[in-house]
Amino acid sequence: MPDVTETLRETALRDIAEAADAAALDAVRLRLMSRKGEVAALMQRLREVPPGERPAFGKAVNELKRDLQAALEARQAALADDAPSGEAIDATLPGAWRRLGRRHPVSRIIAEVAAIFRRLGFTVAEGPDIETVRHNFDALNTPEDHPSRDPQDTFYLANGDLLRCHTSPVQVRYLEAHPPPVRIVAPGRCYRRDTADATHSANFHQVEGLYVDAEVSMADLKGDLHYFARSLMGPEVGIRFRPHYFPFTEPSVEVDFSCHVCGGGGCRVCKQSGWIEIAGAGMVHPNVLRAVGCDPEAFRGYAFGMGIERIAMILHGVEDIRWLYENDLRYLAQF
Ligand code: 2NL
Repeated sequence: MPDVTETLRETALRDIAEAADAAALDAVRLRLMSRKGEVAALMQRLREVPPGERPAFGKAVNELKRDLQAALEARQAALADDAPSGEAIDATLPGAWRRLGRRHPVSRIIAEVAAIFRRLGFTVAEGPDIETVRHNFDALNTPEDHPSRDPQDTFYLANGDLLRCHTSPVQVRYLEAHPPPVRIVAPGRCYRRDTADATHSANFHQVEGLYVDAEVSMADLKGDLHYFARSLMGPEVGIRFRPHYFPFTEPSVEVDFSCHVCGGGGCRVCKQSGWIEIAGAGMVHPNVLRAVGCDPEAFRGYAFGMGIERIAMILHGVEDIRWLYENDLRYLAQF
């Protein structure tokens, strides 16, 4: 009697596997599984089986029924996968276009400035945005009554700390931790209580540079900044120093680059002067060296600082600093 179930299993599984579409499979399902189907008919034959073998026979038919049900479901799923979904695919359509990201012009200029000074033996140093008054002002020889200390100009926290208004405190920290020779550039975000307009933002970026050693001179400063100017703007670019005042350097200068657009003849970019102000610089003030535990009789240094947004605006012809920060990709994607 068991071979009756096995015979049916064999033909049924073959018919299920050979059902070519959903309609054919439905016909096979009906034939096998319906109330008057072949499996039910087999169960009817339980009466013909000797009583002692009935439990085994019943079990065999139930197993067959379960296996056929599984085979029917598997075949149905396979046919559904193969069937066309009804959604036509047009292989001639252009592919989906993904907009490529790129670095922000401010980030790119920071990287470029760092790369140029790296070739002169400088390394990059970084420090915290929240600073102490000591690192941001006191150690930099800033007079008690200097306007930059005023809460009108600098953001103070409730505990007396502040948001750094330049990256000089990075260099103060570096000098405290490392004996000369020191050659570092310090790029980073700075904060000032400025009302935003075309050339001012309460958040902006600076790169400062510092070189301290036994023998460092104003000539080194001028040579290195000239190398920097040519690397950044082109081989024909020259520089000039104009006397200036910073509390942390003596002597102090402002640094102009000859106009990379007109070559110095005068144009709209340099406002007809032939020169563009790019940086401030000077020889590190002896009081600054003393404040970081460095003997001003044994060491001297030069330092400079420049605003990154300003350089981005000059190089790319950006007329309003806010355009750099509105994050309108239609604008930024051109750089
Ligand atoms: C500017 C001018 C300057 C410095 C920054 C500096 C740092 C130390 C010691 C002495 Cl630790 N000086 N930094 C010096 C001169 C000018 O920045 O116009 N920045 C946008």
